[in-house]
Amino acid sequence: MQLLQNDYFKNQDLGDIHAKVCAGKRLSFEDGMTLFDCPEPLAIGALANMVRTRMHGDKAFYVINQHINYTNICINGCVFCAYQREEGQNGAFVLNKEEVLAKIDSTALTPREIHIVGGCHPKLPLAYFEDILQAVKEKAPTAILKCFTAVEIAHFAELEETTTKEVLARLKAAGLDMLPGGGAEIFAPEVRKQICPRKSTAQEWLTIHEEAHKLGMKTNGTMLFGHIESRQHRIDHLMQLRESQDRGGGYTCFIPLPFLTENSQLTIEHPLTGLEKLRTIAISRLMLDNIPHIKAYWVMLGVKQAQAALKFGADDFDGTVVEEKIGHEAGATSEQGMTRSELEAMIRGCGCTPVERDGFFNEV
Ligand code: V47
Ligand code: SF4
Repeated sequence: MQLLQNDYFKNQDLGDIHAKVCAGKRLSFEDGMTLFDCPEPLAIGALANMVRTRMHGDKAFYVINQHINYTNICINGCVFCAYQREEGQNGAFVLNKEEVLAKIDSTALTPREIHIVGGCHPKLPLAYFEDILQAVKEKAPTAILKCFTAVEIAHFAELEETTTKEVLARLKAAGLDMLPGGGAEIFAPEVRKQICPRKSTAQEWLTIHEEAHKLGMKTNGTMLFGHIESRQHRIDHLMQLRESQDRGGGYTCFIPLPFLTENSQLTIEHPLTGLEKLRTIAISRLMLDNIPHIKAYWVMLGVKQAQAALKFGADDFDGTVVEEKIGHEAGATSEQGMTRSELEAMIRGCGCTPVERDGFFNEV
């Protein structure tokens, strides 16, 4: 069997990479490009599935969670973003503390993870966020609070005229457990300059995550792909994240986010194919040898492709979500939320065993 496998990968010119993967050796930038250039995406999926199975067996994780967006007003104006509004624009909103708490009341299941993010609002003070965290922690004491991207943390620090370290420490004291992975986009400056020129730089994003790790917090990482970036940019992004993990060790999960094109100022000549999304997820699994989990985010991928992703290196199906705005403003056709039994059925439907987790990936 092993011999047959070796021949299969050798025939795809993947013999050396297969040997490295079997030996648990780290893949190089060139290996990453070879994986992108290989004409047979199923071979890349098979390699990623080997690693995913070695790490997690046939388990696929899910979480009872809830996403809450506190505002869509944002001063950054990233060209790919369909979610943001200007202050005073039709549809612009800011939730107050009571409205955030009412969102938690609106769902029947007790969340084990609450994901709160928003745009970079020009005025909301840090005290507003501390107040919300304290109130949410009190209302949902068993939930892990995964809130505010590194981009928001940098923005809060600028408004408050303090350091990002101080902002993280204050938010942690108010109940923050973890940072979500958003805002990473693509780290290469030449891409950021075009798609999100006002956003934090890659260096700032990485520094804030490493500061959070030093404070004992876990964080996630993301990559927004399928816009103007090249495959080289994707490998560079994965390698920068891998190096950051080598320095601090606090990344729990990586979420590859395929770009959704509706209501965006960015026009894409060649939108991603399904196989290119799956290949990128598989390569993420293979390159990120030091990040334990890869998320098949069903909201952005769609449920069917998220199921396929569980066989292309991903091991997490995210969760119930309840209400999602960022992807749906950009044309996501998935439901707003899923029930526990729907999540379990989707996972079983692709031959994996559903395992409920908390926000830190502890099995529950
Ligand atoms: O940072 C914005 C992306 C991110 C589009 O950490 C878009 O567990 C696709 O980070 N098409 C926010 N993507 C979502 C995010 C996330 C989601 C789920 C779980 C976690 C986690 C993190 O969404 C943004 C940006 O990269 N995004 N617009 C779009 N049109
Ligand atoms: Fe603002 Fe985030 Fe949208 Fe950029 S992606 S415009 S930072 S809400």
